Amino acid sequence: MKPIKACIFDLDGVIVDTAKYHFLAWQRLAQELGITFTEHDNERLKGVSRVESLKIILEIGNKTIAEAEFESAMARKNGWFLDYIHQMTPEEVLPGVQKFLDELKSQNIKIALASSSKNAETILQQIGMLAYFEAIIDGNQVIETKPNPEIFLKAARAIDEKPENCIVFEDAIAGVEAAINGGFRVVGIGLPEVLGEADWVVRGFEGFGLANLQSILQ
Ligand code: B16
Ligand code: MG
Repeated sequence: MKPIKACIFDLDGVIVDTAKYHFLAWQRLAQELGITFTEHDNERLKGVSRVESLKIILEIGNKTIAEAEFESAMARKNGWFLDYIHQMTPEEVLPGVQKFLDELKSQNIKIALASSSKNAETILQQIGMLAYFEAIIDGNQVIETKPNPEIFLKAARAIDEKPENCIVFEDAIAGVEAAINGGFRVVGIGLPEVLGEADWVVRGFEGFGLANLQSILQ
């Protein structure tokens, strides 16, 4: 069995559920644009960048807008999203996450973040989790969006580990694909029927520890 030297975490849907705030902010923008945008549609935005998200919403509404309007629409959505983020508290960290990260730290397993969000540091700060991560690669540091593996490869490089020695934790289909494309082993967080491509899928971190990870790796 290859060693586990590092764990790389996605943020939204893995550490914390910011998808609900993204949804409320995108829905408000969609309403302004006269587009019906449902929670079901929101699934397509998980793990993809802000630019890609707006492109998907415009595609759903069968609409095109000028470049300047595109930029201002993204800025408005982000302003509303940040209003929600600034209300977040450490209680919103998903169950079992902190315990699992503490266990990794106690075993000297490196911890990194690979999130498509340009607001990742603000969110980690808000929920009191910033200090756990040895490296943070976010949407400000990549050109390509998931499923391109760039973000995970950069995270592995930042902590000086080979992809094969890292485990990625991801909740989005695009993110699972990105990890596989980069040569990582990947644990899907969510439902097996959605994340079937992952090497293993678990519901979340409640009751999940290093022993579980080692046993599924065998
Ligand atoms: P922002 P993750 C992603 O975070 C979200 O899942 C995705 O829905 C969002 O569009 C993206 O961040 C960009 O976020 O607008 O804050 O830059 O899952 O990669 O942690
Ligand atoms: Mg995610």
